Amino acid sequence: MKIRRVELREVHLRLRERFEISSGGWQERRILLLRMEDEEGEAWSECVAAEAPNYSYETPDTAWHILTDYVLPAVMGVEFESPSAVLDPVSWIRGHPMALATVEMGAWALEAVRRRTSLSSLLGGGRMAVPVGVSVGLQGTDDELLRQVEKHLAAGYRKIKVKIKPGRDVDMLRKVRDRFPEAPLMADANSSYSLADTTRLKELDDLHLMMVEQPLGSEDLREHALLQASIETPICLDESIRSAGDTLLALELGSGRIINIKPGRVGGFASSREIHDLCAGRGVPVWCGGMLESGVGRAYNLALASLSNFSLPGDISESRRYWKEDVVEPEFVMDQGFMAVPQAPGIGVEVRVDRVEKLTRRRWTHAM
Ligand code: OSB
Ligand code: MG
Repeated sequence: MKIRRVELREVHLRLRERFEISSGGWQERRILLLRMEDEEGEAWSECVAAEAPNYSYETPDTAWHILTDYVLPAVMGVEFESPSAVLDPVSWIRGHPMALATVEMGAWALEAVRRRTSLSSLLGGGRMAVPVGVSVGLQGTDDELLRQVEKHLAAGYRKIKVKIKPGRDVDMLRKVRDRFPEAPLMADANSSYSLADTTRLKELDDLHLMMVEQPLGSEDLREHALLQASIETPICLDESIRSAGDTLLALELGSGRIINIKPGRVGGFASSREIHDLCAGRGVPVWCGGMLESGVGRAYNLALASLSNFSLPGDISESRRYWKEDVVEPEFVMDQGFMAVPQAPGIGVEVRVDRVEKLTRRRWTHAM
């Protein structure tokens, strides 16, 4: 396989509703879309970096820089055997997993196109549909949160994740639990607590949450282990997990009992599969996280979530939960809490190039 032409674009897409986490919020998304061509076909992929360096240090601008100045010029025209080898020429780059994953995941899609198979099958995923959940941002009032949760439960979502931060946690969640006693609820703190909050976090145990996601800092594996030893609610790690090595360390330390895999955060599909397999071997469930992706990134997440140990519903919501109009056809929809995994070759959905063209703010192309 050899990449002959690439086109990187920045597109702006407005979220239908502002999305707020403990460290900041989103309304206008700046999304990088990459189109790569090899001898046999083309594939689109998405960079999941957030607009501000609040989730990780990467942003669309750092990714643009890393991709156009280093990664894309180095990988073009180089013959490679398998998708995971596409990044070999830039194995010297430190960090920047989301920028790198854009190319690595696109190479998996090119390989799927070449073999006329779905991304899901190429990855070894067996499931045709997967259960999905929804992530609810911090709301202005508890009543608004209750309305949101009610709406998403009625729509059939199999997991409702509620963002929390100090001051908007136990009391708020207790209202949700009292109103919806049986709902599959979890909380995500995005690293906004410290070990000094252990007493507060222990109060979550009464609420029967599926898990609490990333309560402490991304570097705090030791502290997460101490916290997990003090609370019953399973801890799920998100920001802390950048690789299979991190996962092994976290599981050995007892820092958590569930792993959120976002392929962008861990540098791509090869790393995602390693983490999946490692967890499967230890009986640790994983699920696929989200980064408010457009339909392009969503197709990749769904393909990954079709692997067997993605046993909990992912943060993979319907297109219309995010956008008035998505950039792919057909849009992603849910049926009784399940989303169909695209079975057509490659990413399995069509990119609406006319619409992408209208949303494009800058473009960089390179051909051999
Ligand atoms: O922590 O999972 C997170 C969105 C942006 C940054 C971090 C997170 C999220 C979400 C959204 O929770 C999940 C989705 O894409 O629906
Ligand atoms: Mg999270």
